[in-house]
Amino acid sequence: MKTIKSIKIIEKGKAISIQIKNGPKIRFHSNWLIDNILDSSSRDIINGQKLISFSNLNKNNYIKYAELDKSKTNITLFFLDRKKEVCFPCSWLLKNIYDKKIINTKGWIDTQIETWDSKILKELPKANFNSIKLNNDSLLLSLLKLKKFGFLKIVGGNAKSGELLKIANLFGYVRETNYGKFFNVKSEVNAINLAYTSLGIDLHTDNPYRDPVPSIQILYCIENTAKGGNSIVADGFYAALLLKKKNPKFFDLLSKYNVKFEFKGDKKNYLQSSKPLIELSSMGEIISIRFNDRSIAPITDVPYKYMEEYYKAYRIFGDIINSKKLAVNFKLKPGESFLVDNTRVLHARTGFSSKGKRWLQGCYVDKDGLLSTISTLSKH
Ligand code: NM2
Ligand code: OGA
Ligand code: ZN
Repeated sequence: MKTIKSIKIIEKGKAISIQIKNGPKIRFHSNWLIDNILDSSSRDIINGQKLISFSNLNKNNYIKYAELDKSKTNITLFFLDRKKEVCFPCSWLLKNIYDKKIINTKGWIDTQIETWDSKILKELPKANFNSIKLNNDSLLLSLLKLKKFGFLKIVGGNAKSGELLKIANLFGYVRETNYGKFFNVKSEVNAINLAYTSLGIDLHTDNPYRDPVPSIQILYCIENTAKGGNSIVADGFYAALLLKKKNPKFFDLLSKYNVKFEFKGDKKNYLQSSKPLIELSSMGEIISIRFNDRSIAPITDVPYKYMEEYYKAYRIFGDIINSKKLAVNFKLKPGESFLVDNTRVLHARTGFSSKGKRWLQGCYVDKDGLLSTISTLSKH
């Protein structure tokens, strides 16, 4: 565990420098410290929300003195304009360090994420419905798997309509869409979406024509006696990293230019959204994958000069996604389901026969709820 050895005022009181024991020196600005005061002068004691406003900042927030207590657990600072002492726990400062190297390359993924392919994932990340329903530790472990791999299979549920909502309610809130609070995935006549036929559906992310895109999808099996109808999943972040390694120019093309996706399968809806197939944050982090060749619209945002190359890149990315190396294939049984992070993991199904029956239900859940539940169950 990191501890603080000593503290010093620098930049004439505009900052402090902290010496970490057997580690580097870490700096904090006085303005930043004032903005983050933890006591009741700056934060509501009930809800912890900040009472301090931006107008308190950028004045002459000089630090007059800074002291580390004997037990090295707290730091006391005296701000000239506040004319009072303010205390920060060392552990809090160490948790909130910003004086560090910033990654400024394009195309990296968060350290809490683990990429996988069919070999790496020797066993599917799995949970039992009853144990996650009844036991918070087991729920937390399973949600952490979903966060890390973007995939979780859940077994042991009832093969009944609407049961998928019980899974959603364990960690978040259902996102209702034009497909309903939840939807039936069955073969129908005059299907408004190819998902509602018995055709195979290639690896894809759902609803890239929607903004914001649904972030978690649950697909829940009620009946599956048809021949075929297997499920396939593949890690889109891993595919993006492989593309970058294979051809960085292709990676740049797919992350730089928007493509439009659209859905107008029925009279009431005409959804459109333009985003790159590989979306990066302003810091260069890979934050989402959109891939759905059934709903991609004419590509008009790639300059003529690059279109030929763009199509090559699109094709290679698709080949990587669909390669045997990446795809994991399994068949859901009644009462079983899987959850995917739809901003990362692609899913597919193989075609199925008209003999026997296949009935799945699906719904979308917002990922912020998942992350919030993980945080509250982890007790911070
Ligand atoms: N359904 C199953 O994004 C898509 O169009 C895939 C979505 C219709 C809700 C299918
Ligand atoms: C979907 C979908 C797969 C399946 O509903 O979005 O991709 O297994 N369905 O039917
Ligand atoms: Zn789908």
